[in-house]
Amino acid sequence: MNVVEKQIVLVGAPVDEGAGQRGCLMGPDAYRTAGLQETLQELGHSVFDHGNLSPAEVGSLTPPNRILRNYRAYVAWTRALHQKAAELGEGPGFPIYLGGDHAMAAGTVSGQARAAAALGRPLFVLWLDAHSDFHTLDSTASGNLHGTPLAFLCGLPGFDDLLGSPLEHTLKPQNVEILGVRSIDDAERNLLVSHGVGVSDMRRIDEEGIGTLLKPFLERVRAENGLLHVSLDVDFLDPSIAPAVGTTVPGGATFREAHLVMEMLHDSGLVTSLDLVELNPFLDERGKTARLMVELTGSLFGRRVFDRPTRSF
Ligand code: 5AB
Ligand code: MN
Ligand code: MN
Ligand code: MN
Repeated sequence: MNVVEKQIVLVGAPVDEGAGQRGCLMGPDAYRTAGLQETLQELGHSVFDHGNLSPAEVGSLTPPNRILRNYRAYVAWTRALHQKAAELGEGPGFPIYLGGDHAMAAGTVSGQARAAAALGRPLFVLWLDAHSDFHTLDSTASGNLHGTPLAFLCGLPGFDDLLGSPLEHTLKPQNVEILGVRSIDDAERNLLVSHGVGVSDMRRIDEEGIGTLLKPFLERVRAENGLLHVSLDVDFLDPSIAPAVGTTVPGGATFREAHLVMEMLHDSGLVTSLDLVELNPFLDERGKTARLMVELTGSLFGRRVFDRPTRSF
């Protein structure tokens, strides 16, 4: 398949408050340093770097649960990113949101969902993650808000401060596929089952192969004329190849599994927006993880090793 040139818009989202450890705020600059823009340009795309967003202050708010950490920052970032993503989602560009911890997806994905609704198309989400991020503000035991965005996006109750209530454009849980998961808290497991979220854990990937699991989801996106947002958490990857994340879990996607997902996504032509989340450059080894995330993004935008020549023998 030929590479179709895209107009890519980079949006830095130095969100640091949702994770248990500091450092994700350096993520956007680590991607820049690792050559994200150059990599995408070499593939024939045009790239505009929007710089980093900074959220407006929100007034006083009472957190609905005392253990929540940095609740006001979560609300502020969600509002700012929602606004930006709703704008970009209706435009011609392909937004890449450079995180930042995964709390940012509450804003980016809800904005993309609003834009999809305005275009009259359903939004599907591929959540590549060791975790399911499906806690409510009530069920979280850590209080770390990067564990909650997917529950918010699927319209679970209790998130009224973020964008009002009820959330206008929610994701259908059946239109979400969590791939690569290997750490789910009990409360999350119950919520995932009762809402019917698509979950493919590492056990299934081991048994069936990651490509076999991804294909039917992509076919469904195509059949329903959907837009596809991909949210790539660094901890989807095995910690041996991607150490720069605060929440490593052993037994993650291998180098080839991760590239294959990106290559298949590219060939599908279905992806319309992307989050790169949870990179904590403070924990990296000489830029290794940042570079891998850039290379994976390259695969999503059409890099291939060998262009399958027509056989002539
Ligand atoms: B990440 C945990 N479930 O709630 C929690 O990295 C981990 O965005 C959340 O996927 C991990 O704190 C959030 C134990
Ligand atoms: Mn996550
Ligand atoms: Mn994770
Ligand atoms: Mn994490």
